[in-house]
Amino acid sequence: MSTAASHYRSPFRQMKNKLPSERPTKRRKMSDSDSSSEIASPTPQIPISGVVKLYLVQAKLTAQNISELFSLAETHNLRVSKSQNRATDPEIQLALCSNPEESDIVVTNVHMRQRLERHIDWNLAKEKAIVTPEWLRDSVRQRTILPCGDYAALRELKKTTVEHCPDSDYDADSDQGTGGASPSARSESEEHVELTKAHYTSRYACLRPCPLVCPNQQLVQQLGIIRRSRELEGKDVNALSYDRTISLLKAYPYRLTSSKLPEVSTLPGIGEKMISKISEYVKHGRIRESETIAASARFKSLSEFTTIYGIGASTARKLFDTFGLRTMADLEEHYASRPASPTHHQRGERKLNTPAPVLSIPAALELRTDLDEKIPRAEVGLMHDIVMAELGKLRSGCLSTIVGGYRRGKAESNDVDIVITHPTLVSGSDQVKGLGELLVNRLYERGLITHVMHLSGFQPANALRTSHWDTLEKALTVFILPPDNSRSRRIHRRLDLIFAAPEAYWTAITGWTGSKMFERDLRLWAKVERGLKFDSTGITRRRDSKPYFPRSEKEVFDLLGLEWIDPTMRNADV
Ligand code: 8GT
Ligand code: MN
Repeated sequence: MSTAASHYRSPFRQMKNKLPSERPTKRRKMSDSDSSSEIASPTPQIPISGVVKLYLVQAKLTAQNISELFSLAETHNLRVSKSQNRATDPEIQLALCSNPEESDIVVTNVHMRQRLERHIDWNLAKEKAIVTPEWLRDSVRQRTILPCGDYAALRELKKTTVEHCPDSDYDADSDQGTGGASPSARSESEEHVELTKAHYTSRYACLRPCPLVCPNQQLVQQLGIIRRSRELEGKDVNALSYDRTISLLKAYPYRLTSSKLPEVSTLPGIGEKMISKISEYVKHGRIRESETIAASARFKSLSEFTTIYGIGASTARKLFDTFGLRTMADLEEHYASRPASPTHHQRGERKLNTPAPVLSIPAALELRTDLDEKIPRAEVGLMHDIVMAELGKLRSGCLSTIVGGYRRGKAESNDVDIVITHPTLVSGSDQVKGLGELLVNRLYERGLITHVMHLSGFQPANALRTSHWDTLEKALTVFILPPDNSRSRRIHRRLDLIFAAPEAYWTAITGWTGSKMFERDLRLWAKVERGLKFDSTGITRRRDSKPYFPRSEKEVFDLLGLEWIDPTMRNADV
């Protein structure tokens, strides 16, 4: 009951084909000044040129082991083994995935076929490298993708594990790239280098692969503070220009040094102001404005206020400016003294067809310690399984995919987003809405949903279209895991359920996977470059409204004329 049906092409292999290792001797051409200062540069330029996706079988691992392995996989890049020039070899990013089918390597503590088959189909297992957790620990320690065969988790899968280990794929490539200096090999390599360049310098975020953590992540985070401050102050246009710069930097594959500044300043849409902030960072390792903002009382209060569900930037400013509130205690006092007012989700909409209470601001304040807490991946998976088990009791044969940041590989999420369909749902009928209401009411009756903030297809428009509202049926809720003796505390979590007819399932998945800027540029690209309208409900041709019904996410990309970008490389926001 998950994404097993999804289109899949290994991102590792795909990126290997499209973005092969960039050798120092065959570096992309640059302006004279650029390349000469590059030679003097003390730091090697290390391109991130591939992703190796890991699937972790959680059985037979302690919670501590699971979180250790997750964090190893989330925070480290590796090089390829046995390569000729370690210092400048491309880095391979590790990424976790939620579906064994999508993985390159399966990490497991299970050593018996029978036991493994409970988690992974045997035929699929034979197509993967199946290794023990030691492989990950040692690889991270040595910063190298170690030969998987030495760490095969099951004896009978050793041969296939050796065959499918990404280390040998890369070696084959590097032999061809560095050893054979034939003219055809060189031109092919240069072509690929051009392609790499074409990717990160592209105007649209949906053409630029963006890892979760980029080589210039600290810079991106500092710019993110300024972006957030602009947003909190209602300067949305300015915030958007920070969004654009951030998404370009997220795709930039090299660590930024002063020699790189001329190139960065030619990236599309990076203005002089941004360049001066970036230069300041490169020179001093910090941006003064970011520091001033982060330390300011106003920024702290506004940021804190807007963490409360139902309080947006303009309400936060009003609370600060008009009512003089500064702290959470002030906020609590303020809302305790006034009757609960309906949230904007209720106003002007049809009444929620559910007995679950709406999350008012005072209720959100009460739950704030829970809702502020990030959700680890394992719990996201558990929440999904519980929701789908309840849905299964109402209607068998539903399909679902966890989308949002989880699908992009985030180790911890702020909320859980799940897209749901059933093969027999008829679009445009009341069936989709009916299924949503049925599930939400069931979860509420079971005590699994405590609040429903929204349950319908209507959303107000957003002028800048940084976030796009579609008409899919969705339930924005607060979820709580069932009581369990092994859990000391049950934490309220934000859960969004999105219901789609089968025709809209794959566009809903693409539309809700994010990140925000990736989605924004996907819609822009579709409109400007392809004459199509893309949103989570589907793809239509603009001139005659002809609808298209993609049957996989790959088809969504194909229809839009886009090269496939794996979800873990759609992290175009901070
Ligand atoms: P997080 O939950 O860990 O903070 O990270 P996230 O999962 O990336 O953020 P999110 O706020 O949960 O949003 C997930 C994706 O869904 C984003 O790309 C966002 O643009 C998109 N999204 C909404 N609301 C809506 C909506 O009403 N319609 C569509 N199509 N997409 C939406 O957040
Ligand atoms: Mn989310």
